[in-house]
Amino acid sequence: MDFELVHTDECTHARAGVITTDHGKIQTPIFMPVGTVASVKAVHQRELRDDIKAQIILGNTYHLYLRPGLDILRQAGGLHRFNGWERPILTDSGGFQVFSLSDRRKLTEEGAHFRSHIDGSKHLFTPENVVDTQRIIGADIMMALDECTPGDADYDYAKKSLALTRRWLDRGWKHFCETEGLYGYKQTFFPIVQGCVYPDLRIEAAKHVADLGADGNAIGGLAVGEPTEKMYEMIEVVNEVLPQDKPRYLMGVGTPANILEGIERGVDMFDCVMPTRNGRNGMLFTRNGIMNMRNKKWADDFSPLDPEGTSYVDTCYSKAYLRHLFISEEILAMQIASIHNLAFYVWLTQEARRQILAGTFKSWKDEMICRVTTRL
Ligand code: PRF
Repeated sequence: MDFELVHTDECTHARAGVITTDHGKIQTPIFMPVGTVASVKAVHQRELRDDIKAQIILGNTYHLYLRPGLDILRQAGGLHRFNGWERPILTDSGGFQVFSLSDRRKLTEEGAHFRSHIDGSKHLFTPENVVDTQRIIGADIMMALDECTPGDADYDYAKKSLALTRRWLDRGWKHFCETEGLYGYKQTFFPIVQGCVYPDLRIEAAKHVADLGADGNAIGGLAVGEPTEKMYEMIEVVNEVLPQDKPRYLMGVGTPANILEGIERGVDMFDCVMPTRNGRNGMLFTRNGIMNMRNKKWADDFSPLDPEGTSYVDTCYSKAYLRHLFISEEILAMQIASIHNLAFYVWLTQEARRQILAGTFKSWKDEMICRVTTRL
């Protein structure tokens, strides 16, 4: 994998770059739609590619390992062949999902022991076997096994947790360096900076991560219950230390405003379930603000969903029609909302890129923050 830093903004830390993988190029900053179980929920690959203009999607090791399982993925020739997505794929390592989904789990030096949320069966993720699993999935970018420290952890807990993440990282990195991909294209491995809301821990973690010299680096453990201002402060602290010439990925963040603030602080890659999950519940994110499509106020509003929107659903369907679909619990409601929201998120990051290149990012961003946080 290669990263070309095309331009850094003069007023902020925002950057425009290009990541090159064996499955194609990614123009950064970029938003990556989440396809947890090998599908971006309610969205076809053709809509993802042609309408949403997704350049890379996410998969989750935890889910794919449990279902369909490694035998099927290996037989398919990897996830790209299995789900028909020919562009880059990034997979999360599973640690975070073990914590959010599994009923019973325990961390030891060895790894993360857990029971499946599907059938209760027992499993162990180690820093090494999640590399092997991500090799079988065939992710272009794989993630290290980490412990996502809760946002309200005390200093002692955060310090111990970070020490474990660090030992796991060294094991995972070593194993990655000693193994090869199965399908003839290159795979890469991103380490993850943890350290909760404590600047000294974050700096120590970022130094350790930077020293590995990976192709790209991730910031984890944010948007997990800490105050938003702390999240922004931690991004600043970490990005001071992470190398300039490698992409930086802020994991699982966030609202449109969080993404703009992240870009301003030098983040290049984002993912979040919000556009799809909140979309399925009737929430639409637009450049003019947030709409709850179940609201009565849209019942007789026949104007397009988003007149300036970039996807065909934005001008094809009216607010009144989408409200009707949500109230009637029609499947199409979830499809339309997911396509709209993902297209908006991808547009937001690509428009940020254009503004960075034009030298107008800061003023554009300040105006966008006001717009995207408005409740319509
Ligand atoms: N670690 C991993 N995946 C993640 C996170 C993390 O800290 C987060 C936190 N926002 C989301 N996804 N491995």
